[in-house]
Amino acid sequence: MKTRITELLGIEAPIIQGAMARIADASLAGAVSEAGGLGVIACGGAPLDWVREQVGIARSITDKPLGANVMLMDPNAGALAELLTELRIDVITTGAGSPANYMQMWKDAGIKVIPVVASAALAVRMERLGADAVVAEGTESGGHIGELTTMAVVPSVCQAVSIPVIGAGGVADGRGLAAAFMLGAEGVQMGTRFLTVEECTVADAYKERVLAAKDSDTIVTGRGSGHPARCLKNKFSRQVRKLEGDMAKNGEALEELYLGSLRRAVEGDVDNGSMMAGQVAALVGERKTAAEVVAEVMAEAEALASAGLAGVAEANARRARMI
Ligand code: TUI
Repeated sequence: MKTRITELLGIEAPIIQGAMARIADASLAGAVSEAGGLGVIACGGAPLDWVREQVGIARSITDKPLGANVMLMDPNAGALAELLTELRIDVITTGAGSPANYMQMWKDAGIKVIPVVASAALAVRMERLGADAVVAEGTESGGHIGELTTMAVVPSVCQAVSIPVIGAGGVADGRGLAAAFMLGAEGVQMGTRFLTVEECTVADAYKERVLAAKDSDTIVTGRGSGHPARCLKNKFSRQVRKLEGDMAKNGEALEELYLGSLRRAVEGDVDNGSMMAGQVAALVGERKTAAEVVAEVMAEAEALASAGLAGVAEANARRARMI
């Protein structure tokens, strides 16, 4: 399948692996790139030495294009931006802010820059700055999120910019990819679907919770503090929500609760960790390899696309009867 995204990035399948802080390392990113998608090493909160090492390991896993993500709220973002330029990473995705300060440096180095945006206004700003593409991310996503749903933000961003758009948030299978294409996207980004693959090094207890999740098992924390993030319901997220009921009184207690919460989750503390995951955790029910996921999503999307609308209705009815 060829789109402006596969052409721009030199990849076979228009599937970008979502950056997941403290989770998406060389093992996962290398496997996704080798499978024909774009693997992305999540650098958010990571020491520079770790990033250098992971880029090296990923390049020993695959010769194909490789991405890295810069989380712009990270105090280390500037140094990281320079390191990734020095390492000549092929693609940089950014999240949780504007990459304006680094755009020229990355463009001069020939790096493809793909900011993640949650609104058309930011997408337009990114296009003006020289972004090669944008990820339009809906509020169904795991982690730090905006307000708009994928169904609304993808077409809205598509009609606001002329650079190619990648749809994200609520995409976990071929149905999601086909739907995102119907909305005007030329690629998709999936995080949660890749969380449970064999090559993902997150603790097994975290994977088990994602595999068992139902559609109403995620919750948004941090709305009060202006940093909303979607994660699985557990003791940690329920406690956060409770304390958020009185921010003035509980500010310090909340800060303490958050401290180290991502690390606890990825190490397998499923009660006290912040287990970020998207609403599509409900659609992730089995363990596969990254290559199996990429192949399955592509095959399903292609079958749906060639079936036409009547064929799609029939396929979905058959699926419903199976469940
Ligand atoms: O960045 C993400 N998702 C993330 S980052 C992350 S790390 C984290 N760790 C602990 C607590 C909270 C987060 C986990 N998940 N997605 C991309 C994304 N970016 N979604 C929304 C945005 C966004 C929001 C506002 C981008 C830009 C923006 O404003 C920029 C501006 O200049 O107005």
